[in-house]
Amino acid sequence: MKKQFKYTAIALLLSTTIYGCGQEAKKEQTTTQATSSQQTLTAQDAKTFLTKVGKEMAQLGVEGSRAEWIYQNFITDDTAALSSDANQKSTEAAVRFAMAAAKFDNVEVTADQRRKLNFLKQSIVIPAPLDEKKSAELAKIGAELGSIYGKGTYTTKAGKKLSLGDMTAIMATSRDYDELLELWQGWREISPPMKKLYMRQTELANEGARGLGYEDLGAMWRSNYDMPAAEFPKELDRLWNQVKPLYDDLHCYVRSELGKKYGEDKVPQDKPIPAHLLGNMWAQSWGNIYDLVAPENADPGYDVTKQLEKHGYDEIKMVKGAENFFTSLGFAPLPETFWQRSLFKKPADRDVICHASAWDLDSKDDLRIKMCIQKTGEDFATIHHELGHNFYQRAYKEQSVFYQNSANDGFHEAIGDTIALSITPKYLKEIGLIDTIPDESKDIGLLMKMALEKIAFIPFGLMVDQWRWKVFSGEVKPENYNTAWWKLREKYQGVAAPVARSADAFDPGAKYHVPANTPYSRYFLAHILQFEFHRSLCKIAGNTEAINRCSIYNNKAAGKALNDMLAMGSSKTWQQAHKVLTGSEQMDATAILDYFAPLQKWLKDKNQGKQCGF
Ligand code: X8Z
Ligand code: ZN
Repeated sequence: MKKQFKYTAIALLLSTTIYGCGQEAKKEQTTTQATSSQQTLTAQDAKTFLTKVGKEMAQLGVEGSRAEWIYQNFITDDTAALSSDANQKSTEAAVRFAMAAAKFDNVEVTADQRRKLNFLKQSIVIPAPLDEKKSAELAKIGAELGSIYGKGTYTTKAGKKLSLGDMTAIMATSRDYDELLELWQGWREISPPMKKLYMRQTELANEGARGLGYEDLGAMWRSNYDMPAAEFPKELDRLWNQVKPLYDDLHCYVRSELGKKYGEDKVPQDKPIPAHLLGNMWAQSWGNIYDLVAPENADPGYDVTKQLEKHGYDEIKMVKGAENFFTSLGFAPLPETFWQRSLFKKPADRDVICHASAWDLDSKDDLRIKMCIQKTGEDFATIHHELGHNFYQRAYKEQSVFYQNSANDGFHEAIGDTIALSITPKYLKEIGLIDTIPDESKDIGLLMKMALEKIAFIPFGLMVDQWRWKVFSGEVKPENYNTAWWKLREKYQGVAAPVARSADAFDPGAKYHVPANTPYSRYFLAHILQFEFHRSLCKIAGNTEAINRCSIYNNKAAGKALNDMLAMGSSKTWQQAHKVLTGSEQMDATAILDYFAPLQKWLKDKNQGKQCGF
């Protein structure tokens, strides 16, 4: 039922979608009661119920998403209040739908009806308790957390006020240990005030989840993967264990190069890497320190950021470039309104939620992105990521409202990234961004850059929800929020806080998806899936080169195969959608391992004699 009006990272993803104004909400309540008072429900009742809810969901979506769009584009107390009201109403409607759907648990219904009923029961990201005061409080907390993050800035010791975007740019390029440390600490000053709100949000959402029959909110989140909820963490572990040896090799090499750069007193060779030295505010992807670890003799000799600048790419031209990739595959161009209504540049005069997101406001053609684009290779890839959401949204718009979603949430996150894997030298030459294609001897450099982006991300993609699941289940108590976070960062990523954290620190809150309450396992999955999809699409495109050199640009057969999967929406299990493109019903990390095989060999060689591990 997740008619995703946007796909990102906002707290009340689903609930805003099914925004319910008073009348509809009351009507629905009546229906629920009428339905539940019947002794024996039938498949016919399920049909009637689903038709009615489907219509309401479709109607309610637009208004709620408009309120959310306006709030995120103009953060003020008023827009926050409007967004929170809209979220409250839609969450209340979603909870009622979920409860009504549960009445059909023991009714014999068709497989299609069961799937739709299950979506109604499972897919609320942040369920409210059945109590108007509590649901209002929950909605208000969501808006408050979002505003704290969205408005966050840091004023340096030198008196310069910096936005997260400013800091992101400095973290990417500065190699000054102390400057990096100051920004790393400075950004984390925004989050201590979130902690109390987060505690209360957890309490309320857990109560909501329990009301719907789940142990806690984490259990509810884990129930969304077409497999028993208890199997899902095991599946993640299985995939992680496939990738971990490669991560360990990368970690070992990067730590040793950072040791050379900053000194082994600052980067001890037997400990986790200090988190501020990896080119990214959260040490979640490390592509920005490529220059520090670039392989001698195998550097490809170009840098996309510099090439974009050289060729006069502004924000719009970057988005047009990404759109052009999709149209080259046979997808229709984005509508005119996309260009009129999207936000591409950070406004100078107001607070906005800058974290990139893609929106579908009406499930017809009102697609948009909202992103404070920086003219870098990194953001060029993120634009492809966002457009992947938009093209997915459009591909499944003919599905029933219940199925207007990706096969699982990892699929939604994987599509644009899959396309971005085709940004190869050959492609860059074709679109005129570089003049010559580096020969194969430079592949290690290209693979290194990609591994810093993708392999480095994987344990981060895993640990965020490991932390949240423990918080939601109560295993981690508020007094241990921060220490548990860092324990997981060290365990999975081998990355550590560079300085002791104060007792009131709430470092998880400094990562967008925590205050926004967006599940994060989706990004872990996406990093596995995108390499599988890339491998399959390259095969369809008849690629004969090494997989890292394959670009599906202009290939209509690959485009059609991709579209066939996207158009299914969530009408079938993700296993079935996965099979349509890859031929298998199982996720599998061998595609990512194959892709990086030459680099892994190279890393093993370089790491000989080094003390690895953390
Ligand atoms: O949040 C995002 C996208 C929007 S869905 C920009 N990503 C994660 C993040 O930034 O933490 C993409 C990669 C991981
Ligand atoms: Zn995304």
